[in-house]
Amino acid sequence: MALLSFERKYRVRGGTLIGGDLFDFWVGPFYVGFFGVTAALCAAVGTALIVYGASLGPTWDIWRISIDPPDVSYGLRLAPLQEGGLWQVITFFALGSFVSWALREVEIARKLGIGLHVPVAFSMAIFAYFTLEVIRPIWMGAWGYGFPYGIFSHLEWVSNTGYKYVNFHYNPVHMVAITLFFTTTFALALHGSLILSAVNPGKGEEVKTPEHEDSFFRDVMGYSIGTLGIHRLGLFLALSAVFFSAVCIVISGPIWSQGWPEWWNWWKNLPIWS
Ligand code: 07D
Ligand code: 07D
Ligand code: U10
Repeated sequence: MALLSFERKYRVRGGTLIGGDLFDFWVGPFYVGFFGVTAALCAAVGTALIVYGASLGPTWDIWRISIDPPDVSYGLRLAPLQEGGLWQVITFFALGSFVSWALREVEIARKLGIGLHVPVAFSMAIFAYFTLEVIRPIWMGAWGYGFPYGIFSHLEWVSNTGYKYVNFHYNPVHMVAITLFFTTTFALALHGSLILSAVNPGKGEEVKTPEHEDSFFRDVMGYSIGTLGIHRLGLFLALSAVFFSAVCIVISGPIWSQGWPEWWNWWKNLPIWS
């Protein structure tokens, strides 16, 4: 069935979580739904506030525009708009729009009768963002610990926060997260290349079956995880990478406030060495 005629077939009522039939329609290729409206509204307000913040100065240089969180001295209070209040309101609308987007994915999945894997996966990204901008700042007692909204300025934040703990590479959970990110790209490269090698053959050659794919890895390394398994593994690796990222930053400050290299003293102090 051609994609467009399939779309006509599945574009039926129902599956909505809220709002009943009210927003149950499409605009061009986009499903709207209640959460499409809230996503569009939150994104529009958030973007407008970033542009307004930029208009207050000091630069229109796209790389250097930055909406900063309040000074740490404000603690967890609301700050005046121009002194971090904008950042607080933008954070609120950003979360509103990310969560709306995830719930709109849920409604679309329900309409199609497919699993909720995609919204669950996106929720992990939202969780990482929520950890950086809400959980860790609250745990440390000031919104000022959140990262600023700007292209270069958010990189400054990552670097400065990293050096606050002397050498962030020594954070053991950062190591786990990085290893998982590397493993994710490795798995995707193996999967992408294997699929292309089997189902995109040269002119005149036959498309090969999953048995060929299985056999390739059995011949190479004695084991194949299988055609469904590789997708499960990929999702698991990617979600774990983001989960451990969130953990690595939320323990930096709230739980471990010295340099990360010092954390490794437990190793030197093991009784077996003495
Ligand atoms: C390819 C899907 C498309 C998404 C894109 C991003 C905006 C921002 C807003 C000017 C993979 C759209 C960008 C809407 C414009 C303003 C105010 C996703 C794809 C193309 N970062 N980060 C980038 C965000 C954090 C870090 C690029 C967002 C943490 C480092 C882009 C967030 C830390 C580097 C960007 C966020 C961190 C980047 C490319 C939120 C730890 C780079 C992103 C909401 C996670 C790279 C100049 C990309 C770069 C980069 C966006 C959070 C570290 C601007 C939206 C605080 C070290 N980040 N980032 O392709 O070139 O993602 O920076 O949490 O080197 Mg970042
Ligand atoms: C937060 C993004 C959420 C995005 C959302 C969607 C839109 C819409 C619209 C396109 C989490 C937004 C959508 C805006 C766009 C359209 C239409 C993802 C998020 C909700 N590090 N490090 C990480 C590496 C160093 C430091 C994570 C490597 C140095 C700090 C990852 C290296 C120091 C923090 C990672 C390296 C340092 C991190 C990031 C190498 C600096 C964090 C991935 C090779 C001197 C951050 C939760 C992530 C973190 C983080 C990798 C080096 C500091 C594991 C590979 C030594 C302070 N680093 N790092 O988390 O854990 O994505 O954040 O050197 O805070 Mg690190
Ligand atoms: C995968 C796969 C697979 C496939 C696939 C894919 C994974 C095996 C079968 C998919 C993969 C790809 C296509 C590869 C490329 C993808 C990436 C590299 C990932 C990154 C993607 C991007 C960078 C693209 C991002 C683009 C996006 C998100 C689109 C942007 C869309 C919008 C801005 C519109 C959003 C829609 C909303 C919010 C809902 C509906 C709203 C509207 C239509 C707008 C109008 C609004 C209303 C009518 C509501 C009222 C709104 C109000 C009142 C407020 C309005 C206010 C204003 C000021 C406007 O495994 O299989 O193949 O393909």
